[in-house]
Amino acid sequence: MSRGDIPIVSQRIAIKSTVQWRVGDKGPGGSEPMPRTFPKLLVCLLLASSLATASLLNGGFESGSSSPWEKIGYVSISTSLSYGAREVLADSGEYAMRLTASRYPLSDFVSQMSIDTDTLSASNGGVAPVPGALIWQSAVVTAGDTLEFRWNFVSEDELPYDDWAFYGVQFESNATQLTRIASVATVGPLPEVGPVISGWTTHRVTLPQSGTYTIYFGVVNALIYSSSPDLWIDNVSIESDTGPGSEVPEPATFVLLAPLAIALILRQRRAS
Ligand SMILES: [Ca+2]
Repeated sequence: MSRGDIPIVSQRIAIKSTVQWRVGDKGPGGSEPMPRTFPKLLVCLLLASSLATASLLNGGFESGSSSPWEKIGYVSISTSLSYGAREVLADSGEYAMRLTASRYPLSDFVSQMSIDTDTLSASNGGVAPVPGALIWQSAVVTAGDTLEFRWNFVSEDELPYDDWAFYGVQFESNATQLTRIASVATVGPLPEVGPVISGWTTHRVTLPQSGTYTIYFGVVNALIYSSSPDLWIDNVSIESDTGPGSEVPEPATFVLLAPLAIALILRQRRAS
């Protein structure tokens, strides 16, 4: 969902109020009457929009910074990067997140996700990992919400050094469930010149429980720290069954609409 959706809704509210709230039609006390349902409708819409939105922020990295994603290892907000004669561009907008498998203590890497080394290894068929880079962010979701993201894996190595990228979903403080996104083996052998670039690909997964999930994206070397892979991530969102809910509405919308709703309620009470 784009950030523009919520302001469009608020514009519709404004237009509707203009039609229903007849200017010049004076009520008791000289105030202009308005339909009793309008302030309630506005409050309901405000509440509904705040409840329907999960709290995942900066999923497209268009703020130009990684915040509020947390990170370990080498990660950067990138517009593009040349790999020899080829180039990876951000998938949409100007920026994407690029994770490069760097050298990072394995114990810190796995403990962040509440897993052990064997679990990380099992996400790629038992290959020993050499961390790595990791980003994560927590979001409040409703059971059945869909996590969607775009990924692009850049493989610089050859087998048996099966470097890989993964995503993880952690419900509350449980162990993180890891899923491999891609590896040296899945994207195929290196060409004569340059790395293998998978290309941008969409991945979706349903989040089965209501509560707080922490979403992880990571990339690691296999066996040794050499010829590190890159994982690019863009357009991370969490959408609900009832419509897009991945982004918190523009703060300006609430700043403008909340006092208006309160003023309308007070005015209605004074008038009645
Ligand atoms: Ca982007």
